[in-house]
Amino acid sequence: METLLSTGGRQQAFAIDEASQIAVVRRSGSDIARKQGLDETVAGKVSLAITEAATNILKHAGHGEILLRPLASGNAAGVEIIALDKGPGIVNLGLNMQDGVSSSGTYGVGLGAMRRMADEFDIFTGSGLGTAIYMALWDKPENAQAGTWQSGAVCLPIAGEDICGDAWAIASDPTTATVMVADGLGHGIQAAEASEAAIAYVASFPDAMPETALWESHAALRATRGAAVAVTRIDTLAEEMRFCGIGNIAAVVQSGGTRRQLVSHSGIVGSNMRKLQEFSLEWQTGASLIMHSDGLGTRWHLEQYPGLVLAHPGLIAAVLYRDFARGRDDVTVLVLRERTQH
Ligand SMILES: [Mn+2]
Repeated sequence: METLLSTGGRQQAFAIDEASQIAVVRRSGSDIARKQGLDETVAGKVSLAITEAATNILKHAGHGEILLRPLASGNAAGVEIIALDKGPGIVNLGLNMQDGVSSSGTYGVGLGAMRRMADEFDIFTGSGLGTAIYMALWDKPENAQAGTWQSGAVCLPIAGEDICGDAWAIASDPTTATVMVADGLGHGIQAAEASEAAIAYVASFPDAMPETALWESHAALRATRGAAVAVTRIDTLAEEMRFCGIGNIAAVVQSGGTRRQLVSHSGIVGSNMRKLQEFSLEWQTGASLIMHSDGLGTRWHLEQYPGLVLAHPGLIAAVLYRDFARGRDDVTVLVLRERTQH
């Protein structure tokens, strides 16, 4: 069965504090669209969507952040745009989503336009909750949104670094998904070498069980600084997930109102790994797997965000990043679940 791999999906982050920054992020979006080979129509929408999102942040929140990354899914290519602010939030989202409804203090025409232009659009907002918007624009939207799995990830370097020392990968076929998150020791290029060596193993052996992946990564990372690594493998036919982790990578399975935390043992893959333990858990359709590096705090609870658990996984990852990134480390938040049929 064909295995789909997504990896290396790191964002660029753009602070939005003043009008001059809108052009900067729009140009970066255009660059990504061009490199992704998107036609002028899609590239034009990317520019417009970024402009609308950034303008809304300035107008309604004063400041915020836009995250951009190239997307690939099978033979489809796209651009992801995430807009985040901690402003007052939108109280009447339904009214604000209507085209042409624009008055001072509302989000007005911008939201309707963004929803229309984006192939994938989701928003999380509410009074006092700020606003988070997820958009994906694709060259082949129907191909991009097929398949069993839906995922999202935020992966960003510590402020001041261009290179992120965290990395992630998802290898999937219609009934299984293998997910790795790796956090190379320290920051910068050598941290990235370690985490990418771990990711390379999943890319080469997508069917490996978590404990095997950890052992093999341990060998592969000996020449590097080492990394914290965790691997989850979900098998929908067996209704089972297996997990194995070393170091500070958190993994949580959220299913309905239940939240289960998976346990990693201490150590450093590549240098100091004493004990490996693979855990097995029931996997339920409808559950979400959330894995993150220690650049994200652990005190988050999705219950604090009404409805967010049902949102696009990329939006869940983005809201957690916005509210719980420690800000003094590289950060990765990855969310995976089975795609719900609309
Ligand atoms: Mn870290």
